[in-house]
Amino acid sequence: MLDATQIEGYERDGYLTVDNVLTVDELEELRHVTDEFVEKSRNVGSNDEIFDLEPGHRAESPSLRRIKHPISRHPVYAKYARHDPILDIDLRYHNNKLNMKNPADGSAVQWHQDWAFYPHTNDSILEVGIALDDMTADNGALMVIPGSHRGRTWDHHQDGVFVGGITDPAFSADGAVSVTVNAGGITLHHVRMVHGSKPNRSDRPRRMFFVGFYATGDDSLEDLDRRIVRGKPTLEPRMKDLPVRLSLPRVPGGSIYEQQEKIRNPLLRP
Ligand SMILES: O=C(O)CCC(=O)C(=O)O
Repeated sequence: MLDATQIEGYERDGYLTVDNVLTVDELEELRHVTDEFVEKSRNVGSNDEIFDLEPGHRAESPSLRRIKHPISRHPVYAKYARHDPILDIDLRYHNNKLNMKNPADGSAVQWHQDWAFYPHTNDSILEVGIALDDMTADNGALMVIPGSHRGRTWDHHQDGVFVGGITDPAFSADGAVSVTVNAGGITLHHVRMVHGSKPNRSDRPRRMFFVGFYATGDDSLEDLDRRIVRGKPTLEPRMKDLPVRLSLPRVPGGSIYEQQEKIRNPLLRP
């Protein structure tokens, strides 16, 4: 699906957008299932293993930050995580979530590198974002610092605890850009890319279904082989000399939102 220019751009900048990956009907299917989850969340009063709630969530006006691990919650999500046009390289899925960003209520995500959450033996890992809505600069678009995936690994600890966001006072977001894409398109960002997003201050939703993939060649255990979505199992780990720091200790069971609430000086404000 990706041509040489797109791959070159991804390697240089660490991110890429591709429009028109899903058809209108496919998009509707994903939106419909997502609306059903929002309905179900009316009965939920605090974060659990499926729902991450916005602080303003109420039964009469449900507001979700995230549906956790959607692939294991509904077959429609599992189908799109393995959608053929998205998979044209050897891949295993690694993680997945649906970040909601509701109109006028969607939380910010502080600057971070996914690498800080799950360092590996190599960085051939990327996150694909399937846009359920148009993602624009004013509805909480993903923001990235192009080229930062080739730079340093930033400190995500505060007082010895992993807080899920960059805490190093030397960090500057100079050069950050908003990533925009139409509903039905996808974004790709590198595991070491510095990224985040502002709250949604618009009157339009910004729902993104994120699926993390890593290249086959990392492990060979049966439970990992089961996650291969294209390509063959292998016993050869892919090793690369990279700066690595474990995301420990961390808040038990806390999502990125709960971890980042502990950051004393959050950098991404409206
Ligand atoms: O939803 C967003 O804008 C950013 C999501 C993200 O980076 C994450 O959940 O790790």
